Amino acid sequence: MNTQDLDQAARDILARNDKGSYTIPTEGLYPYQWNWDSAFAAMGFAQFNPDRAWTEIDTLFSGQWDNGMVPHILFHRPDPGYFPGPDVWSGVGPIPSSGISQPPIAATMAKLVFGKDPDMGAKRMSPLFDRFVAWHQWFMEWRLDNGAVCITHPWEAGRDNAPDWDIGMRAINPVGVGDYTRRDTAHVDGSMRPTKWDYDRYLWLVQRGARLKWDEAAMIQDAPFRVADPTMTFTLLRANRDLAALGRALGRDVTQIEGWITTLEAGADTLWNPTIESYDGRDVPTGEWANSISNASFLCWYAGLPAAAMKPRLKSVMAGLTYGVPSLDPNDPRFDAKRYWRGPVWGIMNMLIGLGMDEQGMAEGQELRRTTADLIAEHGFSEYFDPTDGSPAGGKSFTWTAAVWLGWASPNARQA
Ligand code: 2M8
Repeated sequence: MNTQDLDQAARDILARNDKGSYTIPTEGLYPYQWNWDSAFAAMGFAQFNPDRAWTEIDTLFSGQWDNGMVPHILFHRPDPGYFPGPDVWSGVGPIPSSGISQPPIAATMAKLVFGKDPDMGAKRMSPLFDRFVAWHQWFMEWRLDNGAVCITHPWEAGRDNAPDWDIGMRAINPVGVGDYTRRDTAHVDGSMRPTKWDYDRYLWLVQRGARLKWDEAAMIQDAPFRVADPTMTFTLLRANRDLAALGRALGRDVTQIEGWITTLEAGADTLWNPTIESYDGRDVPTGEWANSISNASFLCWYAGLPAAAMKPRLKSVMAGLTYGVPSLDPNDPRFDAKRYWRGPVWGIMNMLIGLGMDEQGMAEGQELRRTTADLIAEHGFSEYFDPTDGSPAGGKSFTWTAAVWLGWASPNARQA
């Protein structure tokens, strides 16, 4: 396919996954609205239809809880094809939802959408601004450890089965979780998905949250799982920079957001693991490092940190690979080329890493953009890819891969 055909194929995927006012990640495997998937979808739509892009963000915020949290899944319409559904989660927001959030990239994507049509952007962003602030404030209030942002469930980081959570997950004894039927392995080969050991613990954490009615003050008591996470810390740091910029464009006071940026910059320092010379996940209850060089470690540049010490890490992780950036260092014994967030390459992470590299003046940013374009052009719009040979893995016709193509990887992509 030539570039024009690929652009059209990407637009067709967005159209196919478009449910009117929100977009599903892919038919079958993920039939609902996911938080960060939706933010990428908005960025993709903005390349040809900024109005539809703003609608995507409006719909995401229609699920915002009274405490400011924006859920990681909004269950707009029942669908038996996904587990765990709304009955298991028992979310307490205005529409059926999960009870945790996801990496806050929406402000960053909103800023890109805004740039496509600043007049429309001012009109559409204005009523959303305070909602964004409330969401970011919720992270600052409930998720910090020494300024770094923690997750309370592996699904919150979006990197579901990353080795970053292994210590915290081992500490959970999932008694009483009961019988359940997974649906994901009916859609995708089990070798590309998390294990039953993981799922037992995922569900045990969901059941605990539901029992406590998702009351953050109650949940933080004796919290069984809490990991200070590079994904969350770097994306929120970046999102606050972009939200402050949007606030300034709208004539809002952004002093509070500037304070959060200072806090999170200090928090990012606490994720530096001197032994592996990389940003890393830190288990809060034990203080132990995950010792994991992941693709989230390389979001430091996207967060606006110069992080020169990460450049040699990039070299060592990419050595011998055709396609990067892998979700785990291939030299790590836990590396698994096809298993989800323990090895494969993800287009969305490459886009965020690449934008950060460009902003830090690193030539590797354009190189990553080109190799990601080759990967998609040669292997399709898959959910993720094997970094050793590029073979596609997970769901097909994936919204965020199509969006990343349109907004970043395609030779025709131009961000304002
Ligand atoms: C994956 O996670 C969901 C749970 O949230 C799942 O496996 O059921 C992750 O890759 C996550 O980052 C993503 O947002 C979601 C939908 O694409 O799928």
